[in-house]
Amino acid sequence: MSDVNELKSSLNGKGLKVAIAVARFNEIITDKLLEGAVRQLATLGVAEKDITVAHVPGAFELPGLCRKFVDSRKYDAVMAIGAVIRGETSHYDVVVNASTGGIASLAAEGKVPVILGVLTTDTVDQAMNRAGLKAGNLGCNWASTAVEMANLYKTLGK
Ligand code: INI
Repeated sequence: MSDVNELKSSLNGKGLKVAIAVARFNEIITDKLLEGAVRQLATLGVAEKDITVAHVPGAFELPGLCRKFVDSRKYDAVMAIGAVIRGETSHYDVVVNASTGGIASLAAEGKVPVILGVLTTDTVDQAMNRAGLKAGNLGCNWASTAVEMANLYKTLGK
């Protein structure tokens, strides 16, 4: 094992540019997730001027905007933040599948790390808990993932 060529990443966000697409639907939750993400990016050293945020109406619109961010080649990582809650909609499955499937396809292209920050829960309470009310704020975890993946991709060159 000692001779393997391991690519090392880091959680140092200095100099990284991060774009965040965030859904307005269920904004009581997505606002908190966004707050957590921005706070964590700053903690890891990403400069505020290097964080770009754009809102879209709902989670369904996230993959399209993320694609624009990726294609612009301006960012080292792209994050998609949304909250789809089963109790609130009958077309939950349609929105979840379109949103997460679109984000996953984009991420798998491997051009830029694309982080899946879409909460899918049965109730508003569950979503609130994951946005920092009880447990931690998942926005922070997603921000750390964005920085780790951006630095890992950098080790392979652009
Ligand atoms: N969008 C969400 O982000 N979360 C939801 O829970 C949700 N529900 O409940 O329907 C939702 N719907 C809107 C959807 O994302 C699109 O904005 C809409 O269909 C227009 O394309």
